[in-house]
Amino acid sequence: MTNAADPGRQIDREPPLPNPLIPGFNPDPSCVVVEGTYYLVTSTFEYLPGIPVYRSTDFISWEHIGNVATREEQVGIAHAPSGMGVFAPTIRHRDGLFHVIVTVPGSPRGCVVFTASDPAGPWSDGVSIEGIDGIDPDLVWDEQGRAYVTYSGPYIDLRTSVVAAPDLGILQARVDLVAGTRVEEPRSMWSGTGGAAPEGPHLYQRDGWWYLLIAEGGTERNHAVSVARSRSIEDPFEGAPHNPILTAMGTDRPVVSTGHADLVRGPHGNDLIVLLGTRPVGNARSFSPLGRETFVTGVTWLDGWPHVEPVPLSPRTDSLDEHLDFRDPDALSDPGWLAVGRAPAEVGSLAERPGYLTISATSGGIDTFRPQFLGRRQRHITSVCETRVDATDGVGGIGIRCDEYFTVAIVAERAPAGRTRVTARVKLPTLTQVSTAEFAGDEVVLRIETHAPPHKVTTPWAAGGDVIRLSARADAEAETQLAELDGRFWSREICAPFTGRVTGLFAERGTVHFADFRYHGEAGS
Ligand code: 6LW
Repeated sequence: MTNAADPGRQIDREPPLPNPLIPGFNPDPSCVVVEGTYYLVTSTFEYLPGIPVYRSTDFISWEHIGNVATREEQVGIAHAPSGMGVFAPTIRHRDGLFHVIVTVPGSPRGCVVFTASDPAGPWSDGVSIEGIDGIDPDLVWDEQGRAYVTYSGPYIDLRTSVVAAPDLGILQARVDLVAGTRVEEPRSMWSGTGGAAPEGPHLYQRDGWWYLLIAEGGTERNHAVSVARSRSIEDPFEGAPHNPILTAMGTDRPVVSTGHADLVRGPHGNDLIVLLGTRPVGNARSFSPLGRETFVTGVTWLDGWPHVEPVPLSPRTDSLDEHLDFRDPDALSDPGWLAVGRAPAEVGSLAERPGYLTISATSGGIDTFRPQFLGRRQRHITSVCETRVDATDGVGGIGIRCDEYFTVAIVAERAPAGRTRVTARVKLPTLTQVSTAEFAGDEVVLRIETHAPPHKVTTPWAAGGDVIRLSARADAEAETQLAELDGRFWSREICAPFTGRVTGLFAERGTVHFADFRYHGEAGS
């Protein structure tokens, strides 16, 4: 089979790709292919480790092989507010080295370039590039090997995190990556069709043209992808006649807010774009529990312009079961653990009590600015997270964190007569709801289940969230349901618009011991 837009190129028939491609809190994807292997990175904001690296050879199964920022000093986010921190990385490869460029609002590091010969890590400490005052940097080299950073103008002051007007659109400057300097004044680039927040620029060379792909419209429901081209990287770019080339604005598609894209040649010879999107439960007016996820869709070229197919929803058909058993000395080395503003190894220890993860409280519970919390991304609409906890030395449990203002927690603590008291504590700004039960013995199993709304939403104006169910049990006792919640309040549209749900273990007083952490993600969700 040949490609109609480019008859010289042989392509295979492509198998359907799963969508979301990388589920859960994984926005702003950027992808590079090196010798037939794909590497994809996403944003992590206030969490560490920062910038997960996912690897694939077929574009279907992706393995989380490591993270770029495993040390706090690389990104300097110890004090970054929630929703600030590590924004929109770009991954590229040159002369045997992987490069990841990123800006870190709320950190003294500003715009940083990390390098690694092995994308699983370790990655370098990073070189800050002075004078790149904006977000979403792209890195590209011209025919003479000169490095260019193309970025979105400074509508966020990187040092103060204050959103500052005006938005200067897409800017570009040549840089010296070794000295960490900008070597020319930034130039204004083509900045879209007039939509808000032109951002997420990426540049590509193809058939004698430079192509500039950007997002515009803002990262919510008006999000869109637009493209322009020029014969030379520094000359004015002209926009495509059919911009925006992708948007779900005003549609009732199952995947909305689609934008912030990166282009890559797929394993079967056709171009693909990876992009962020959200999947509201029920209908397009509803709420998206999992935040901004990574999706993929096909690109065809016609008359020298890319045309992008709408993004289908096609969750993986196999279920996922993870059992992190803390008798395993490597249980904390799994790259999927996340902590807030510091590395997971600084939050929990497997050495203090053999067979358990021990977390000691510092300043309060899951709803504090820097909680003693170790979590993992919720990646399926239908999911179960469970832990077996021993709270004889403290108070703590399992919870969902969107940020410090929107949390769901099941907290265990010692009660008289050898019993354990378990409290479901659900927090929204200005509202706390509590319910309590007691169980015999020192150890209890705490469980958070999520699933889609039970009834199909039939009226187009009805909107809602997923269902979150909180329960607990002691070995000999039946499960006690503590609360059932409408998940809309812990969804992307209400809280933490940039991140997503992270579910995990925490201590809020004293020292708490956890035997394990289980995650089940249901097939097709
Ligand atoms: C990111 C911008 C965006 O910098 O949201 O949707 C911002 N796109 O490009 C945070 O992810």
